Amino acid sequence: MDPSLCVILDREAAGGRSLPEILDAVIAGGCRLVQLREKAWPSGRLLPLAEALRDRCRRAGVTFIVNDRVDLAVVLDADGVHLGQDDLPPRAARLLLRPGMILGLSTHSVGQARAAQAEGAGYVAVGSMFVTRTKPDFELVGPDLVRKLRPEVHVPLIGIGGITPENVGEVIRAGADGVAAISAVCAAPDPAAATRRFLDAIREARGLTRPGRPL
Ligand code: TZP
Ligand code: MG
Repeated sequence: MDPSLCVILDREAAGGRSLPEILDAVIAGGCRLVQLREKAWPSGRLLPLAEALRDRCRRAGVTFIVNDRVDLAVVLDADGVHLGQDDLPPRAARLLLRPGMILGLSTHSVGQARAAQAEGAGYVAVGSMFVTRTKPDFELVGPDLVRKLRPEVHVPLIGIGGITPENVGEVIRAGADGVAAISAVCAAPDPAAATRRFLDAIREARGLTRPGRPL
């Protein structure tokens, strides 16, 4: 799993545009990790959309994660599920997930991130990095929390919340292995171009943090 950029497909953020079309664009832009986040639709309505997204990810070899819904992740044979602090706890989710499925966890403090790692998270998401309008009850922790966690988190650390191609460098330079973005891609006029801009900025920020070549 390449954690550099997780594009989170969210129907609300997409403002009526088709998620399969946005997905095709972000894959064309180079994204290798996708999450489906749907907070309103009931299962029966969501399933056909989720299947279409899963099929596109499979064809492209892109990792496909389902937010919140352990049941759907299993039914879809998704690559994994992403859970927050108020969702099924990891030990409960593991009873339902197939062996090998990725369990990603959202955290907002050092304690939560430590617990997530101890509970076998495949990656730890940390947020919110910046102010975001996508999640009204966000907790602003900033890139400083990534900096604090970096020495002790040995699975991929992914920054989330208010991240754009303009500020992503700050999160990567703080030590994140990657970032997750909703509105900066799903609401962008050109999601493929937004994805490319993210990946270019991530590469550039990594280049700047790489130690100089020894003499
Ligand atoms: N968790 C912390 S902030 C956030 C989530 C799901 C919202 C991120 O959305 P955006 O549009 O990338 O700020
Ligand atoms: Mg959740």
